[in-house]
Amino acid sequence: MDGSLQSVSGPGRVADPGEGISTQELALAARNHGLPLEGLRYDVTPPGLHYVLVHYDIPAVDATGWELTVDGLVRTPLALDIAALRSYPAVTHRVTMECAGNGRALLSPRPVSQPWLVEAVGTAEWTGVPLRILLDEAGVEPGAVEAVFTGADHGVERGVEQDYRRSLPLDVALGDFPEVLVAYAMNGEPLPPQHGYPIRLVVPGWYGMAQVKWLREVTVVDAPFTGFQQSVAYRIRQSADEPGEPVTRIAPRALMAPPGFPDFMSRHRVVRPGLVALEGRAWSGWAPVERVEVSTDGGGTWTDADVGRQARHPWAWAGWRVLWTATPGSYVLAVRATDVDGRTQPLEQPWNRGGFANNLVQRVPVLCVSP
Ligand SMILES: Nc1nc2c(c(=O)[nH]1)N[C@H]1C(S)=C(S)[C@@H](COP(=O)(O)O)O[C@H]1N2
Ligand SMILES: [Mo]
Repeated sequence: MDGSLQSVSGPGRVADPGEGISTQELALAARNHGLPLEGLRYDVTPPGLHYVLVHYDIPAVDATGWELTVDGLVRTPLALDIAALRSYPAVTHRVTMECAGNGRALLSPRPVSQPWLVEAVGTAEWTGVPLRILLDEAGVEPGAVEAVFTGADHGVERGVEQDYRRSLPLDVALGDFPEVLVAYAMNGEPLPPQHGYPIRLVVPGWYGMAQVKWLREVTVVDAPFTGFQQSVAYRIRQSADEPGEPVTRIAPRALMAPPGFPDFMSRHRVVRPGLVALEGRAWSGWAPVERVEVSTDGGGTWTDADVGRQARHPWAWAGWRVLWTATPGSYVLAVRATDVDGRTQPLEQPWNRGGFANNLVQRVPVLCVSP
């Protein structure tokens, strides 16, 4: 330790071949939990089962005196307390949220960060004020290109001290489909501390990093924001020295609710011979999911599952289901989603340095045995 922040906050890195999960990664995994996959059985994820990702600390917040400011390139800056936000007509959207790093720990080589397997997802009913209503009231001035969102949490990341901060292009911030919300309720209750109490941004269809929690400031700016979480983190790049492409909307993914029952340690699934209902959820932040296919031979052959309609909740996952006649033996089940624009999931890993936006097909080993 030389007394600099860099001595406690190293650069991004990729694990060496064969390097196991470190204590640091385990510490992150213990703080940031995923959706237990049996939770895929609920349309709306019950409180406490929704995944959580927090870069720094969950701020201890007293909502009394909390103010959201809307400033920068606007005619009339706003300062709104929670009561003022609640006085606007409330809008609720059911939204499936997924961390951009979901699936990262399954990649080879492994980007060293929060080591998600596939469970960094959840669906909630978010209630709040459409951001476009607040921006219209403030009056966005000509020349504005983005809105920057600042959270109340503070930390250091790869040597850079910062408040958590992200931006959206103005057309997304002002959009009505998807409609961005300044949300003060989750599943009809005040936000839990870990999900952004008292308010957070919700950007339907976008990966989690855009959905700034503990939101305290919206700043309208005349040039693209180049802060750490925008231009250093959350870029899709093969090597550290290229600028890369920004991470935006959620790529299609299907997951299976674990069939049968698990072994405690290996989590290997065990089913009985006979009809087994295979079911789960599928989503895409780009377009509705049109097709879900299931394989019981590791991706050799595929069968179409029945897919539920998303008409009422276009930004939430769709349910899917198919019946499988299991006979004694070992299997690898797999599931693959395709959206109406033809975006689908790869069978080979789509690798990038941050492990972002990868949507490799899920594989679930299953043993079928008689009692
Ligand atoms: N202020 C702030 N907002 C944040 C984060 C954060 O660390 N600080 N993490 C982001 C990331 S990476 C994700 S995936 C989502 C997770 O939201 P959740 O914990 O409510 O599921 O919040 C996003 N918003
Ligand atoms: Mo995330």
